[in-house]
Amino acid sequence: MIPQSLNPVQQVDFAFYIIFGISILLLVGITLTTIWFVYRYHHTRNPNPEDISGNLWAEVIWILLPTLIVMALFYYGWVGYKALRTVPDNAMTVKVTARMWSWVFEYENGKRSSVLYVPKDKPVKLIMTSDDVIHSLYVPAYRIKMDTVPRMETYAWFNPDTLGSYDVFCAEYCGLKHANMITTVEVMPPDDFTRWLEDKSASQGAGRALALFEGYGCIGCHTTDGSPNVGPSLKNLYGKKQQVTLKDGSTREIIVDEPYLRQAIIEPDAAIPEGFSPAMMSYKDVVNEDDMNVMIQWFMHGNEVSIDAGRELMMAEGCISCHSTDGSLVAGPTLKGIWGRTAVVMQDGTERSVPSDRAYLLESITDPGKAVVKGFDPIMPPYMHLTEEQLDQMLQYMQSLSEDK
Ligand code: HEC
Ligand code: HEC
Ligand SMILES: [Cu+2]
Repeated sequence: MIPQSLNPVQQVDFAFYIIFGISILLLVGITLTTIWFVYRYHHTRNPNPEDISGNLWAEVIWILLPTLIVMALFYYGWVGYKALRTVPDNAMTVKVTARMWSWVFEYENGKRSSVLYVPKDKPVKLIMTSDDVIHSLYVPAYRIKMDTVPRMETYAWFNPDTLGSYDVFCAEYCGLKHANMITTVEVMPPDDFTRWLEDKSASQGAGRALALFEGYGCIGCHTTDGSPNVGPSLKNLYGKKQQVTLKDGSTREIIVDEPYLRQAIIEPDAAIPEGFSPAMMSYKDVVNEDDMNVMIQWFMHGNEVSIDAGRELMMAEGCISCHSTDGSLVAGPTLKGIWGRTAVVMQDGTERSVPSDRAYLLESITDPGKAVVKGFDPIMPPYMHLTEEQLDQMLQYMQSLSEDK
């Protein structure tokens, strides 16, 4: 029987260990019996073969035993499955949309995020769908693996009972950047979560545009730092001259202006920039007019504004007293070229090389003790009070320190 007190994670593990245990017993039992038979019925010991025409007990055992085993496996599988499918009444709902190649999590108040933030000890129900092909949400720590299917809703739930950061993968091969479809579940203290959920500071200006690019999954294919990905970088597009292929197959040179950008988002196949293939889906009826305007504003002059704000903020917060911006060493590593380099860090006592990307940099600021850059002392204080917009501005400034050098 299965102990009632087990949570779904433990029930899945319980079913696994039962199956594993039975497999070990059978492996050992069959191997030993085979060896015994080889010895016992060797022809030197039994020169004259003997016909056996049936043995009632042997037949009863080999029918009953496998039947019982299969029924036990079914029982444990079924109980574990029921636990995975029965969502507690007090669960919080999060809508999950999978797209090539990112995850979007949408909360009941409309807030969106590309990382799944959840409060500790509050069951979470994920209602999932996909905008394009089949993906599969895989959270090993919570034993969840559920396909997301276009035009259909699937669900899963889990109870985040331990603070921390847990991997999320796509477990269904979905194209070129399938392997990039990774994010995390961040289990936070309930107060921090509420503060994060209510924090609307990112809903203005450049921070809002970047949050939208994340929320709509644009950053699955585009970067905002100038480097091309599946699609061209969104940075400094405005005013750029580029060669495009029109629907009729003809090519021409255009200058990226507002109508072009709107069209690129609503009808991406109308003009394909040189060197790229038509992999972007239409965001018509997906991006509303407000969000579209925020994005267009960012395209037109978002970048510079937030770089300046980021520079001032980092002076005001004292970052610049420990970090140089010109390559020289102060108390901490220089910020020159920081975006996109490889950071060698000590984490949980082991040395690791990690890409210095958005997620790494955010963590370096809010939780610097987690991965400490090799060769430096862990003296940087955690900066917990910064808003998302302020963090975005700092990141924009750091990006600007890593260009053309
Ligand atoms: C599945 C990958 C993918 C996603 C997701 C995606 N794009 Fe694209 N995007 C592309 C590709 C590929 C191109 C180039 C080919 C084309 O125009 O269709 C492109 C082109 C563009 C262009 C024109 C760039 C130029 O140089 O002309 C803009 C602007 C753009 N995307 C904005 C967005 C925005 C905003 C979002 C989110 C709302 C988004 N994209 C989501 C793949 C993607
Ligand atoms: C008291 C000095 C000090 C202050 C103030 C400080 N830092 Fe740091 N910072 C360090 C040290 C030392 C390290 C390297 C050790 C570590 O990773 O914790 C570091 C690491 C970093 C890293 C990772 C660097 C790399 O090469 O991977 C980033 C990013 C960073 N700090 C940003 C900031 C920002 C942004 C601020 C201001 C909000 C700030 N720091 C304030 C000392 C400081
Ligand atoms: Cu996928």
